[in-house]
This record gives sequence, C-alpha cells and structure tokens, in this order.
Amino acid sequence: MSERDRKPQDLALYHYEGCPFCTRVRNAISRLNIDLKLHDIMRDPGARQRLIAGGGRKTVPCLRIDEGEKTTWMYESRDIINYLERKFS
Ligand SMILES: N[C@@H](CCC(=O)N[C@@H](CS)C(=O)NCC(=O)O)C(=O)O
Repeated sequence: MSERDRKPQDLALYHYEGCPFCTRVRNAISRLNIDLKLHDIMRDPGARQRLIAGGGRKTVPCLRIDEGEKTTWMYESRDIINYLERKFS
C-alpha cells in the first residue's frame, strides 16, 4: 500500500485526548501506520457541532466515512478498529 493510500482523505476521526475508547482507536491508527485526520471535539467546538449535526450524537470516538454523496458516522470503537484493520492491514 502506497504512502498516499495511508493518508485517506475520505476518513476522519472525531475524538478527544482523555477518552479511553478514543485511545484504543488512536493506538490502532498508529499500529496500522495510517495518517488520518483527527478532530478533537474538546479543543474544537466546531468539530463537536459537526459531529452532532452529522452523526446525531456527541459520543466519541466516531469515524466519519465519506463515500461520494454518502457519509456514514461509525460510533463504536470496536467497529471502527475492525473497519480500519480490514481496510489497512
Ligand atoms: N461504546 C462506545 C463508548 C464510547 C464512550 O462511552 N465515549 C464517551 C467518552 S470516553 C462519550 O463520548 N461520552 C459522552 C456521550 O456518550 O455523549 C465505544 O466503545 O466507542
């Protein structure tokens, strides 16, 4: 997989530093060597608003998956890790 493929423009993780479920996902991102866009909802109120407006909940971690016109908001840390492992292992 090329360097470019490891920097996916169609994925973004909404998270915050002190959240243990977010830490699990960030650890998986490091392990899989992916350069993913991260939005910290504690430091960035705009990101928090976008998460609630788009996904309907303020729970983190949440992975935003953009596929053309369609956007999916994936909320469960286990689901997010499984998805990233399938895509990038
Ligand atoms: N089952 C979820 C739990 C996530 C969770 O409990 N996140 C907390 C922060 S560590 C949260 O966002 N709580 C605020 C809320 O649910 O609105 C997962 O594993 O992703």
